[in-house]
Amino acid sequence: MPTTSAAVSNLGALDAAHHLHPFSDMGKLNAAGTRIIERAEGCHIYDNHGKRYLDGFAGLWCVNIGYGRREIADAVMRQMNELPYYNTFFGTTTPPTVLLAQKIVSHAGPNINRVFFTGSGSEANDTWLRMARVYWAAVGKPSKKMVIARRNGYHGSTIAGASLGGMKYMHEQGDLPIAGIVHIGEPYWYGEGGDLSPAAFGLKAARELEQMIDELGEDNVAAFVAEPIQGAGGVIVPPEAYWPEIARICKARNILLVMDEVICGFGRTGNWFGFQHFGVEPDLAPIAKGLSSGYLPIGGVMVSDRVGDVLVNEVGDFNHGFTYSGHPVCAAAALENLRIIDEEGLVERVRNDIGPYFAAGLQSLEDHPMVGETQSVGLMGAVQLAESKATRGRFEDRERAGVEVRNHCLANGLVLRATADRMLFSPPLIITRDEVDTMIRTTRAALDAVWAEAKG
Ligand code: PXG
Repeated sequence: MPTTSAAVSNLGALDAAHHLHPFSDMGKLNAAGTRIIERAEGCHIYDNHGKRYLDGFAGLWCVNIGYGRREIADAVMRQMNELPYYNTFFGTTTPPTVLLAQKIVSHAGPNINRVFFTGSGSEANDTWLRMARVYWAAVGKPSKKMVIARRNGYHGSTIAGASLGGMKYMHEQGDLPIAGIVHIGEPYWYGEGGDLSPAAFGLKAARELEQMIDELGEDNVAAFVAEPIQGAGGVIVPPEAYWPEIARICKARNILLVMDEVICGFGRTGNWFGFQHFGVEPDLAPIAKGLSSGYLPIGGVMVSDRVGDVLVNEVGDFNHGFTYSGHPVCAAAALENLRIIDEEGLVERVRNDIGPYFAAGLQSLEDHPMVGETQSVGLMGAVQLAESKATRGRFEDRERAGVEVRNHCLANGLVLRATADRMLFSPPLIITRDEVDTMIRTTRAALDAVWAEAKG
């Protein structure tokens, strides 16, 4: 039975009247009208006019197994009928919650054996921040409270998440960041590397962490947090030297390393987790998105034994948790999602087959006059727009360049995201070679059109 725009003809007007969208200028959006997405299958979404789009962005970096998987719907239905809700407070748990925790850590390496569940990635970031401070207090270093994060990092929209994140336009609203959170630069060679080689710049960017620790005093710093590959900030793949140097500094200076796996986790990079791609190990790792492929909201924090053993053996009550921590239906959806990723070998597929194919497609765009560089790991990629590629010259209006390319893609049935002058790709892990070809071809056509307009 149709329940959406087929049945309700004025959904657009109702949306404008009653629905406040995230990260939107509602005045402008109401005037322009929203796109209403009604259904989806595989790697495609369909709007209420029946127009089909290839979803190069997996919803919002999350629909790793693609749309329309009956197995998830069936697992959710079974769990709904069996036990739609129970909490994990007051000494109780539910079967899918336990099994999910075990399944997650089975992919995380020998030193990560526990998970704390949340409803989202933002809550996961709030959670590790409290956990890190509790950890340091428990080991007799209560002054270690501050967190060093990165400019243009993204860690969510709650007060802690937005503070940990390094988005200036978020900090400008609501007096952020909160006290105790400071930011260092991002390893963005194309934009900020100047005359340095990528390798030298990678080391320099990592060593900003050391300088900041010196400035704040090692005894005041609890943790450093970053995404393995910065997502919303532009799919910034750091130079190779970056992460090993960051890990070295955290170890030498005794601060917790927190790697935000909300986007990179669950196969996106061709490994189960982004930290495995870079060969480093976090002490804490927030997760969400691909954990359930977005079918239902669920997140969590993966906890290493270093922190977990202290939490379990020394802290006593950790006074933190959410009504929906470990929600049984969300956990059932996530469990089925991880079973699919496992049994269909999607992580290996990204690493050995479709990831390299996608990388070659992106690289084929590098001959375009408007492309400054491409970067990708697995099925996470970026095309850097350039005004003059020989000098890594940027468009004067960077936002506009990206928006125009994005709009051309949309008009031609491809969803991509633009972060200023970088076009971001994050398709479902099941994307076919044909669909990758379509994505690259449509992007090239958009670049041609926008370049022709700009150089007219
Ligand atoms: N960490 C990272 C690395 C994320 O990408 C969050 C935490 C927060 O998760 P929740 O579930 O609270 O949204 C995210 C979310 C974008 C965009 O425009 C990215 C996210 C969310 C919304 C928009 O790229 N990432």
